[in-house]
Amino acid sequence: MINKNSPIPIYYQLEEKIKNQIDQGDLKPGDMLPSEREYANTYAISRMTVRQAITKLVNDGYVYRKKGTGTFVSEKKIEQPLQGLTSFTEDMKARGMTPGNRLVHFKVVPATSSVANYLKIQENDPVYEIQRVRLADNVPMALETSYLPEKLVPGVTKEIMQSSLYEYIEAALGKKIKEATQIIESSTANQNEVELLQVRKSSPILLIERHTYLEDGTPVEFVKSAYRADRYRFMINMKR
Ligand code: 16G
Repeated sequence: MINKNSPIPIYYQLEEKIKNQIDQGDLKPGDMLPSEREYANTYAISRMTVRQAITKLVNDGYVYRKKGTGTFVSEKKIEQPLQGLTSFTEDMKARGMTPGNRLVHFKVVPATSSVANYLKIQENDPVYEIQRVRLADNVPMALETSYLPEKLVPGVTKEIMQSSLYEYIEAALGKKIKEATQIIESSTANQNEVELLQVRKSSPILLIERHTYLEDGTPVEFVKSAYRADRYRFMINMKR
């Protein structure tokens, strides 16, 4: 029930209630949400409050609006653990999903000063600049832009980038990937991401920057990824 005497805002209580119904499976992907009027009547709250709750759920990617039709429950988000350094291909396979790639851009370019700085190479040293849309069961999940030093990772081809980069580095080149630092921040989809990820304008995005190192500490990749926040959430277990 909605508690009007609680210090917790009413819109937030409703938002949590709907989120809970989605989590419990009472509302399933594709289901249409009751109308604003119905929610307002059921809980004796204003339509404006209902709209506020639903807008928040839209912005967080749990539901989406279809013009002139209604509001619908989104597909369940993939819950990605943050422990363990894995590749997209490994993550998808572990879930029983089929990984796929759409190569958008593949070039060897001179490193800019910032890329050189991240990869600890000289400015203008050749680096691969690779952009891929990562797909899970044919659905675009993320747009990934990677930079790798050509000297350290020789022989990368478009064909290799259609499958697993980590597998190439480890199995074909025999180099061991050891660790990575990852930064996650929120954003909204820009025009390029709207087109390549097939999302609506201003959809929520999680920007992830990964710096990855080989066993001897050499930086092997610098990656910027835009993950669909309507399809992804990240999970970590913490011990104390
Ligand atoms: C993940 C990594 C990316 C890495 C890729 C390799 C994140 C945010 N990024 O997508 O840095 O390049 O895996 O995947 O997790 P692959 O071996 O399937 O090509």
